[in-house]
Amino acid sequence: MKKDKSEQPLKTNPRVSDAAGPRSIQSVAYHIWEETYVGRGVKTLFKLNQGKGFDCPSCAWPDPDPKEMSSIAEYCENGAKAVAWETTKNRVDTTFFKDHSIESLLAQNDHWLEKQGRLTEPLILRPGEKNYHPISWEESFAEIAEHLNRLAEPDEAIFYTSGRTSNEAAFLYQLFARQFGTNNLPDCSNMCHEASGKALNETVGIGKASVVLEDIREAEVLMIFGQNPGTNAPRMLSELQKLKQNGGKIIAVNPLPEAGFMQFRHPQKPWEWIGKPTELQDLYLPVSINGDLALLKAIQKILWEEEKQYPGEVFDLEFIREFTVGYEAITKELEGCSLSQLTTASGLSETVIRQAAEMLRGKKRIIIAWAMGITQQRNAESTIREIVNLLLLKGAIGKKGAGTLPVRGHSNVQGDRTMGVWEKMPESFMNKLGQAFSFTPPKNHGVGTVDAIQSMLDGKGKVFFGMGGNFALAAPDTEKVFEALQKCELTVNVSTKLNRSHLIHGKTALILPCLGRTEQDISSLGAQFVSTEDTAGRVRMSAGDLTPSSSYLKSEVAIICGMAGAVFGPESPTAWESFASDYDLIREKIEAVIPGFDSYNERIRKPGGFFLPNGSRERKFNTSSGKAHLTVNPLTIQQLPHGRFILMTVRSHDQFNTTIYGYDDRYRGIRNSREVVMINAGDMADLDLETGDKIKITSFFQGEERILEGFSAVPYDIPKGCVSVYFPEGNVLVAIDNHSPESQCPASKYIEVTLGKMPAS
Ligand SMILES: Nc1nc2c(c(=O)[nH]1)N[C@H]1C(S)=C(S)[C@@H](COP(=O)(O)OP(=O)(O)OC[C@H]3O[C@@H](n4cnc5c(=O)[nH]c(N)nc54)[C@H](O)[C@@H]3O)O[C@H]1N2
Ligand SMILES: Nc1nc2c(c(=O)[nH]1)N[C@H]1C(S)=C(S)[C@@H](COP(=O)(O)OP(=O)(O)OC[C@H]3O[C@@H](n4cnc5c(=O)[nH]c(N)nc54)[C@H](O)[C@@H]3O)O[C@H]1N2
Ligand SMILES: [Mo]
Repeated sequence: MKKDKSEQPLKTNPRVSDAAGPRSIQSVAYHIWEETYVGRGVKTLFKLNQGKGFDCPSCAWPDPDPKEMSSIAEYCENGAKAVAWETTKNRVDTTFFKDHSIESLLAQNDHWLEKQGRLTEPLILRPGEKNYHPISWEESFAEIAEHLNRLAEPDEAIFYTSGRTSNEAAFLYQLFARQFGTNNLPDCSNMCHEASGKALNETVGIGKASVVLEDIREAEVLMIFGQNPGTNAPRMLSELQKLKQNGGKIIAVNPLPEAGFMQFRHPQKPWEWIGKPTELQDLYLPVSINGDLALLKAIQKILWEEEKQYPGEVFDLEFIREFTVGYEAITKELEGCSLSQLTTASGLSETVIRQAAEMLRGKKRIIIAWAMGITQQRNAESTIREIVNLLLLKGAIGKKGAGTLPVRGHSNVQGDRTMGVWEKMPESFMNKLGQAFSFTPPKNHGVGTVDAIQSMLDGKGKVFFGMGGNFALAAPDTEKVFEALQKCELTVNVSTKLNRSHLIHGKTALILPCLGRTEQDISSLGAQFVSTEDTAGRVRMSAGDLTPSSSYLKSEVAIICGMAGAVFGPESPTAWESFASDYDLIREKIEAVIPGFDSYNERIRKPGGFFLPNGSRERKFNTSSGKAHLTVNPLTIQQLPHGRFILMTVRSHDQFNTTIYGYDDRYRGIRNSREVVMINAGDMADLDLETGDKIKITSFFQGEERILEGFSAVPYDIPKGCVSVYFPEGNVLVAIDNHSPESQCPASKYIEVTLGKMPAS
């Protein structure tokens, strides 16, 4: 990856800034001014997450009920930045590619690449060529068809999806892949909440949150594990504020004291901008990286000791009896656990763990939220099952103000899964899909992200198709991913902006530019809209309002249909062309295949859309036993060799995944650089490091070493033995096989490293 190019010197300021508040407005104003024609940018913000507007392209945080929305009620700083970034006035046109060869573009950093603006026309790079050049849509589709139809078997093609794709496009995309004959449908979920889906399905019968937005304010206690909502789901903070106003308590579990929990000022309530900010967290548990499983077990152990003394006063025995299996086994496990061993493994003191247990002891309405700090771990599924255990023991699921809250990332990542973008969809789905389209879907499971990389490395995967995203940088083990993509015969990316996945290409490469969420989507039959599903399982319509950035852009739906037409030819029994002109027809098919979409076309047009069925919300646990499962998840203690640290990769406040908006991480007081390593001040002293010293990071996995050099040391309030760098830069250190055991979620928050001071240059 290309070096950070901020011209300003690194600045660090340990004072944590307020989350949201007036400075977030200032930041948005800057981005709108920088990127857009101001009128266009501001007009668009008014349509964000509104009944008749478009779904925010940033995170998947649920929108409130339409009744609760104000004019720009669903504004947040980072959503607004994402909108400004998409509605930019900058364009990447034909002259741009004449002037810039692949080689010269490779020398640019990732911020610069996207900053060039929206892609405007289809582009191709043929074998041996140095520059991309324009190609017509028809020729692009013909090129793809020629490559795909030439493959010895369908499994030589890989169809990746990023989570911005709409329900309608995702449904057609997976249909296309399966009609072509493969289940190779890796997606960004594989690197994100895959472990949550796995653990929740097994224990409560559905891999999605059991709570809806309105539950949050009703909770007595909300625990939040491994998530930085101030940056990554900013609208969550105002819900947490409501919870606090109702007397609820918040326990934050995180190696970093994230600003959002400490000092919050509502961006739309100027009267809060002066005076004291709201402190959201009531208890902060600075857990060691991956100490969460031990912490969860320790809390349960303490509660179990109390339960034995006062039977039925701590645990919800009635709920346990009626709705769960596994109580005996779990109490036996808790009986045998050593509290001191658990405490040590968590990295916390027994005192604070007891405080947390005390806050939960007499409470019945408990919500546990979690995100990447929990899922991107080697034992992610076990930790998530422990979250479920705690909730089940307290009977805190399937009622108001209680339940599971895995906070989804990408705006429609959850919807894409519901639509069948998954390499191992269940037989029930496959049968219905086959029936609805009169074909036999492939039986074998396909590859997820990790296996997709391996398949390309092995020379089996020959065509890589990316429906959005930036696979080259988002996937683990950067060097291997680059090698994998470069081995392909063809790489295709459907994108809005230029990114590294266009430059790390197969022998032939195509860039297909598409409409963004904010833009009007007009087919031969008139204006079309799409729909998305948020974290709480609500499905809503999304209709852009802006004139497209270029008249050559096609919607993702139209691109899939065009490609299908070329690949399958006129004999295809599926009416691809009519899908492209009338999205209602796609929704009719979705309704026929996927449960919960009855009267889709009618209900999607109602303000606020509709909720998908969710058994765990109603205490209907669709598991193998028909009950919720309490499970035993032993603690495995990892002994680190002397001198090793555990490194996590996190997002800064100025990025959306691989999209780098800028070089500041305002909430963490780090400015002008992303090439930093956050280190505990005590560890810095032990290593004889000063702020700004350049460091060589070496990661270790199964006898292999990976290296990242030249990052600056920054003293930070992080537990000893733990260090942090930013994603995606840190991906060079993540070994491809370093992932969770049951769902292959890359352990991008658990990397064993050493830190070496580099000689001053
Ligand atoms: N503005 C913005 N919004 C986004 C995104 C973005 O990049 N920018 N990305 C979107 C996507 S796809 C996703 S998945 C979400 C991601 O949202 P988050 O999960 O909040 O993202 P990360 O920055 O990866 O933060 C992980 C948090 O976990 C903590 N953590 C790391 N290791 C551990 C651990 O072992 N235990 C505990 N308890 N905590 C730990 C880190 O300190 C950090 O606070 O955000 C979505 N929203
Ligand atoms: N080390 C490490 N690695 C990680 C993570 C981590 O925390 N640490 N997080 C992981 C997670 S949670 C995720 S979700 C993945 C994210 O992985 P991806 O989803 O693959 O990556 P993004 O950076 O979101 O993709 C950005 C690109 O999407 C394109 N794009 C933007 N909008 C649209 C649109 O509307 N349509 C289309 N077709 N394209 C569009 C633009 O061209 C842009 O360059 O990364 C994962 N990788
Ligand atoms: Mo994600």
